[in-house]
Order: sequence, then C-alpha cells, then structure tokens
Amino acid sequence: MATTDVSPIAIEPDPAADRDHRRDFSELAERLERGGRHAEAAVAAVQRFEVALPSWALATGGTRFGRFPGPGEPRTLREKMEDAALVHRLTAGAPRISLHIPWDDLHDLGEVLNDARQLGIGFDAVNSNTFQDQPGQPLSYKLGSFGNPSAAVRRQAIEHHLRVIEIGKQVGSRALSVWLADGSNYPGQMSLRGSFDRVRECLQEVYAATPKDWRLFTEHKPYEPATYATVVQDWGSSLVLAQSLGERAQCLVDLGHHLPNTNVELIVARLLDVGKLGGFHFNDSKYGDDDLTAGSIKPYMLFLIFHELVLAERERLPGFDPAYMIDQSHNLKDPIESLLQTVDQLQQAYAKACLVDHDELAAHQASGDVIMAERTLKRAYETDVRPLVAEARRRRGGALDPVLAFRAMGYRAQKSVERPAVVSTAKPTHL
Ligand code: PSV
Ligand code: MN
Repeated sequence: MATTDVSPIAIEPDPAADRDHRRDFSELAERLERGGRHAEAAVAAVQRFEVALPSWALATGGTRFGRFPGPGEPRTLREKMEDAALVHRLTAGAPRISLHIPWDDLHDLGEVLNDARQLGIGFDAVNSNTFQDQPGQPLSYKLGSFGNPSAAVRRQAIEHHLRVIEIGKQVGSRALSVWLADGSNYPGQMSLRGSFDRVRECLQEVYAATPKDWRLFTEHKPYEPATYATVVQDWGSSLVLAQSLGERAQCLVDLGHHLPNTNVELIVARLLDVGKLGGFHFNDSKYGDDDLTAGSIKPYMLFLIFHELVLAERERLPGFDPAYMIDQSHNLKDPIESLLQTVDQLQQAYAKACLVDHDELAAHQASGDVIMAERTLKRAYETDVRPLVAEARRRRGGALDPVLAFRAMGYRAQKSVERPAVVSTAKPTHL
C-alpha cells in the first residue's frame, strides 16, 4: 500500500487532548509489550492503510422513499473533492476518490484534474453505470445491460464501459469496477445460462480494452433490483467470470452483498486462496444491502476479514494486493462524519488484526485447543486500539479524533453559507 501526503487544511490544536493521547498510547504500548505484542508494527501498518472514498457517498443518499439532505452538502464534483480532501486530512487514510460515471460530471476533465491536483486528491477505480437509463440514451436497460437479449443494448453497454475506461485513463485510475443490476424478477423471464454467457462475452470485450496495468473487478450481489435471479449473484459467479476473463480480473467483495449470516471472511479466504481477491467495498448491513457505516453492526466480522488479510500479507500470498474502497449511503448521518467514522473503524479493525499473536494461534490450532485459539483472536479483537490508530493518524498529520476535530472546525456551518441548497427534485442517487 503506497502512502499519499495529506493536504494542508488546519486542524485546531488541542494541547490537553494531545497530552492525554500521549499517555494513553504509551500505556497501551507498554501493556502490549508485556503480552509479547508490539504497538509499533501495528502503528506502521495503519499508517500505510489507504481506502478510497466513493464520490456518491459524499452527499446524502436516500432510499426509494425519500432523501433528506443536510445544509452545506456538496453540489458539484469539485465540492465533493473538497470534502474528500478533508476526510483524508483528518483520517490520513483516504487519499483517493472513486468516480461513478455518469453520475459524476466530467464534462471538463481538465478542470477536474486541476481541482484534484490543488486538493491533493487522487483517483481510484472508476465505476460504470448501466443500471439506470440516462437522459437521451437511445436504448433502455430495463431488461438488463450485458445480459440483455438485445445485441444492440449490449453494444450500447459495452460502448459505455469503453468510455469509462477512457476517462479512467485520463484521471490515472488503475481499475474498473463493474457492478451489474442484470437479472430477472420472475422464473422464465430470462435464460439463466444464456444471460450469464452474454455477460461473460461482453465483459471479455471490456476486459480486452483495459490497459495492461489495470485490474477489472467484478462485483456480485444476491438480489436488488433483480428479485429472482441476479446474473452475478454470488462470489461463485463472480469468480467464474474473473477466471474466464484473465489474470487481471478479480472479484470485488462488497460486504453488504450477502444474504444474512453469510460467512464473508470465509469467502475472502477462498478468493485469497485462488489469487482472485480484488478488493472490497466496505460498509455494514443488518438485513440486506443497507450501506451502513462499516463496523456499525458486525464489527467482529470486520475484524475477522482483516485477520484473513493480515495472514495473507504475512504469508506474502502471490498477487495479494486488495483495493480498499468504501461503498455506503448516508441517509441520516452527516456524510463526512460517517466517512470519518468509517475510515476510523477500518483502521481499528486492521490494527486489531495486526495484534493477533500468530504463533500462539497456530500452536493452539495445531493442538486442537479450541478455547485458547478463540481466546487468542478475541484478545486482539478486545484490545482498545483507539490510542494506536490515533497515533498512526497523528504521525501522518491527521487528527487524533477525526469526528471531534471535524466538529471543532465548523466546516459544515461554513459550507452551508458557501453552498446554499439548490431546490432539487433529484431522486435518490444511490439505492
Ligand atoms: C448497488 O448495489 C451498488 O451499491 C453496488 O454496490 C455498486 O458498487 C454501487 O452501487 C455503485 O454502482
Ligand atoms: Mn458496491
């Protein structure tokens, strides 16, 4: 994971908080040391951790029932990038934004690049959108895009992806994420095998058009909008696609894209095993694709996922290079605050996973000591690593407590003056 410098937005100094932090961190480091674990290695790992922010999560999302935006929300891509730069400034861990095309207005790419340079923001994977019809679009995606029985619709969807790749090349992206809504609502509506074959064929053409140093991520999702049979429904379908496309195609695991109780860390382990774990869309969920703040509902699962990642990192699994991205919809929370919380949760889950005593765990596994093996994991999970991640952020110029620092800055109040609300009839942008 490469690190990227943070931009110079001032954070209010708080000497008392700083003093308390130094004490908390050295106490934690000392306690860890006593147990044979080392804070410094975990701090260094968290300092290297970077996650991409989705451009679509910087403004209030919504549900199909409504959208309730707050004051001072970004109205343009430039404003979204300003907010993204602030999230990076405070967390020291989110230096890139992931564009969604055509949701993001990219008509003046030169200006977008210029803004990004000024703000110190880079571009992560580009996301295509063939799940909605756009104004003026000749053919409809009502019955799907790559899986559509009409060759003309499939051609239109391919052309869209080729345009997305061209934009991605210009902004310096290194990956294309493809999530398809294709599927059927009723048995008999669509050939289950035929639609998959069509999706595979279209993806082959798109894959061939990606630059040789890019990756293509296929993202699965069990249902919604298709309620009976989504074409890329599960990680098995995603894996079959990635394997048939080629080495640079890998699977993207969106944490919310699983049926309740699915063992997502096991899916991660399987994909790692075959060198096909492309990356993540982090979020959390209770029932379906709820797009909640990462770690808000199932923090232990998030830790167990990071545990698999740390193992893979330690074992230097060939091709291990997961792309970390967020995919959330903030309906009630201030989007910036939710993203700050998210990055912090990811940093904490990663830090905890770094604190697992792997030798001890392996010994308990080998002797079949179930209790002690579980305790070894739990000991890491139950460690309060907040001083550790605060220290990692501090060393990279970020905030000790990003949410509190954000509130102290008065950024939203200032933006609500600078960005008067536009009376909007806009529908929710993200379901
Ligand atoms: C729709 O479910 C979705 O949330 C997918 O997860 C995509 O990654 C995202 O939208 C952006 O297209
Ligand atoms: Mn996603």
